Amino acid sequence: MASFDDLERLREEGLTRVREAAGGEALRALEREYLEKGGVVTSLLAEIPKLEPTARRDAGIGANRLKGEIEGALAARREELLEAELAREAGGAFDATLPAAPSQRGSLHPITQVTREVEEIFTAMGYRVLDGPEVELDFYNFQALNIPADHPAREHQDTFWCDEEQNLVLRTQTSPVQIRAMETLEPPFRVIAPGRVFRNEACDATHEHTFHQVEGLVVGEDVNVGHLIGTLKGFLGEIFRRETDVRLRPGFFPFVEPGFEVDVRCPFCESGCRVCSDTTWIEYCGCGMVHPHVLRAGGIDPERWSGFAFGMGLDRLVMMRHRIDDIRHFMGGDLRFLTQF
Ligand code: FA5
Repeated sequence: MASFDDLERLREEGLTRVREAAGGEALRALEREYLEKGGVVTSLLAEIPKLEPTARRDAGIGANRLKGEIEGALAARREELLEAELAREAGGAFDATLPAAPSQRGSLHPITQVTREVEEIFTAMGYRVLDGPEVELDFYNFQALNIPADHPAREHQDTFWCDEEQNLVLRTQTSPVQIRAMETLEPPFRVIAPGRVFRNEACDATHEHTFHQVEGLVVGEDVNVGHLIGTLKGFLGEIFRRETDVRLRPGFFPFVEPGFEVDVRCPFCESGCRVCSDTTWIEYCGCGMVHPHVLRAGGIDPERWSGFAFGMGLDRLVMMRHRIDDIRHFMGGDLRFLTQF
């Protein structure tokens, strides 16, 4: 153990070691060795009360000076190392007048950007924007939409089950928000509900397991198919900012009658390609007049009220707008793709 006769040697040795310390970790180790509990200086200080009273004063002065000098040397060496580090980062001498390195700005995901545009277009037409849970009850995702258990329509939307006993699914469509809207709003009303949906299906250029839809629902007196077609055409004109080649064909969805599918002309080809499966059309939206069973399940009297509903794929909309030929880019997380938006 160090003694008070050794103070000068301890001082020389301690200060040299601190001055020569190569980095933060070495400095921390020296701090422990000299200044912390059980360390060289701390043990000396603890010895002072045990000394002869006449020796205590000089021993105290010596040990405290040593403590102060080691502390000062540690702080000075830390500063020196930090400055050397900054100079190294600046590629030599540190120049405080240089402008800061530019920070990288993020941007909104293209799906988020288009969702916001869609919301703007529909709110300008008097629609409210609703939200719904992504983990949904079988009742809202299927049963109330006129798709009872064992209905073959369930096979079209391969479902991720969360908990079969509690009848919880990852919603396969945004249509359950229709029922939630009917339960809470008094007709007449117009709503849209954008959001993420999930299907356990094979992925390809136009199919993802996690994608985005916007649901639309209008309930009022004397709402008819003409209103539905006019609304969709008006919306597509706004979003594509030009006249768009669109076709309507019969489509089956248990929650609408009659039901339709809306296709948009493939922007990638003239005569067929892998994106449109060689048809020149891209299936874009399901829609129709709300089935009376569904109005009833939502607590609305079908004798008095009628309505139309639509559910469109947002990812495919962004693909067509920006001529993106593979839907898997959206969830791929590749910054070279994302920074283009
Ligand atoms: C439905 O999901 C219905 N809920 C739509 C609907 C709503 C019909 C209201 C009637 C009334 P469908 O499975 O066809 O329908 O999907 C709707 C749209 O979502 C499709 O037209 C397509 O644009 C998009 N879509 C469907 N599956 C995928 C997928 N795996 N990946 C990306 N987009 C998809």
